[in-house]
Amino acid sequence: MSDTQNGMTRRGLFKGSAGVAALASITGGSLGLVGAPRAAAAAGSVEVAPGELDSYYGFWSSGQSGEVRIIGVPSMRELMRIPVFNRCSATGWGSTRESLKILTEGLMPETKDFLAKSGKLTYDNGDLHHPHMSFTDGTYDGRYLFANDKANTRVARIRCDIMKTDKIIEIPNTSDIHGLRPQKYPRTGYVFANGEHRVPLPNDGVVLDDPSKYVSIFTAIDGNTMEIAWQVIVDGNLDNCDADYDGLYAFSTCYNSENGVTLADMTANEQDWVVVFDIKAIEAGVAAGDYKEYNGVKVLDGRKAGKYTQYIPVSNSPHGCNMAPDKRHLCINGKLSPTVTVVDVTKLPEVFAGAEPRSAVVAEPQLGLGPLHTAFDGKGNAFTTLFLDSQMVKWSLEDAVRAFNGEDVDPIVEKIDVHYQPGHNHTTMGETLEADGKFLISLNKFSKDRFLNVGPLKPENDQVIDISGERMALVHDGPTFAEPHDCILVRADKVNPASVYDRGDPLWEEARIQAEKDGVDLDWGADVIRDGNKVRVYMHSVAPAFSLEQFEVTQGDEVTIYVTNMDDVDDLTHGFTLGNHGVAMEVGPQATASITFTADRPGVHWYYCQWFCHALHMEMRGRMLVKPVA
Ligand code: RUQ
Ligand code: CUA
Repeated sequence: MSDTQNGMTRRGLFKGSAGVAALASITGGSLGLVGAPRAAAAAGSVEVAPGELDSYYGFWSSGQSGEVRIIGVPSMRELMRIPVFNRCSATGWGSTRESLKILTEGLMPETKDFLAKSGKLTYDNGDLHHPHMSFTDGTYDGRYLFANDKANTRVARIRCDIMKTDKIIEIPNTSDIHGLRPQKYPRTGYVFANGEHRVPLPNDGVVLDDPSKYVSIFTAIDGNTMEIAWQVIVDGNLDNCDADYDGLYAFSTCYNSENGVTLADMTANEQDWVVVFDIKAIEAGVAAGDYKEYNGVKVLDGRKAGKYTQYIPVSNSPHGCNMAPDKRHLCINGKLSPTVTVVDVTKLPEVFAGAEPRSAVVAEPQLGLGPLHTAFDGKGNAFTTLFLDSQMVKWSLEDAVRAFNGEDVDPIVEKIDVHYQPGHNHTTMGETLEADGKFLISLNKFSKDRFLNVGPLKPENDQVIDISGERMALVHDGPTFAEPHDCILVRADKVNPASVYDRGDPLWEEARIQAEKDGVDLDWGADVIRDGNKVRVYMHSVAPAFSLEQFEVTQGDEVTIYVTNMDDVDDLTHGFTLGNHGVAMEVGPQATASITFTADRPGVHWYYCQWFCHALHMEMRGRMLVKPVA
């Protein structure tokens, strides 16, 4: 269905008194199946009064913005941004020593060499698609978030106790990490990551324009050490992935079974597949030495169906891969086909024992045009985004299985319009055994006319749908900046971040070691240590003052500033900004942050606290005096 009909927009239709009747005619369905007119009646359910807290943490990806955002659900208030693959002007992410360590230590040596040729220490951009929390026993455990960088083939980990990124690794042998999911049982454990684009192995220039020699690689990362456990070569392009609730299998959708490089090649076949990975068999293969090592990683060959992998044919170009919390049904979203293919994971042992792969398919309902992702309410219902139809469809898993067995039932419960072109969707706790069926988010790729016009680049539109009742009710529009691909909705009691750092936190381990060597008290220091042309300046902050009101260096000195915030109070963050040096950083309560630069501008330069902290915040400042070389 198009968003405009006869030159009229949907907004125009709603404004007119005949709006409801006209809408029924353009949706072509019965009016009872159109959700929008009910929205007003249910609108109270997302209202969170001033001072009241949301009931869910939403962790939002931001695509090419490269960060993770924390959104309160259902109010959709943006609560925080966590810099990950991007740079952040407020926190100094990408310029402090602590963040640069995280942004550089996981890069491969050849990547560092390559970046150094452009004068860079690390990448400036990232494309963060899929944030997921660590699991214990099939539900979120509040320890970590993991996220992929499709642009530069990396995976990051965020510590949920402080909501900061603490590890970023580059994944060798593969290209453009896309799908990412943690192991759900017994514990994360593995973080599974799909290499989307096929490249030669090794990709060293020996093989160039010979796509028959390209491969796609599935990676298992140990989420506790952030080291790569193993990789498996597969056939086709890996897209999205998920894991079961028994710790036995992981799954990836594959498009391009043709192994093509042009659009026409890639969509030529009628069918593609979902790859099933047998985790225990792969671990046994690693133990038995059935691998080749590339870039220090153990790589198994799973290109032919066998003990490591099975290939279940599904229609051409599947996309989302979503395991239902009934522990049984895996939903493969058709994208180019109007269907979702439902695999019963309890039948997979038979497939690995030689049964026909399609024998594990137990349903394949026709839902509408462009099914991309499916979410669950824990009550037997599935919710699938229809990209082309701009709709959300609610359907019954059980009825879909019955219909597949020839019974005369329609699995579709209801469809509502969303605005517009939804990609991912997510339900509250929906990818865990504690799925509670309260809210559903539709991450719409286009907002078009839903908000005030802000120019040619429009925000995306994240809509909230109340799914607690019999019928879906669209209750909120939430504009967001580029580009929320995915989100997870975590019950608030699962996450318990600290309000003040622990002075023993490993984040500033290097500063602690350096201070010890320099004989300086990192906590209460007010010292300038000269070490040739290296100068280390230690100061602490207690509102509204830095412990050093001035320090002097010589032009050309390499200066490192260590600031420790000794305020021990909730919400008392200081900052350190040095004028005309591109130097700025956040210093949280009881944290240390540091930054290095060359003092090459003779003269007086003020530094100031850029985080509003006190009535005398403006006075919280000092001077760096740079003596010219004669
Ligand atoms: S993918 S719109 Cu990057 Cu998650 Cu499906
Ligand atoms: Cu310290 Cu503002």
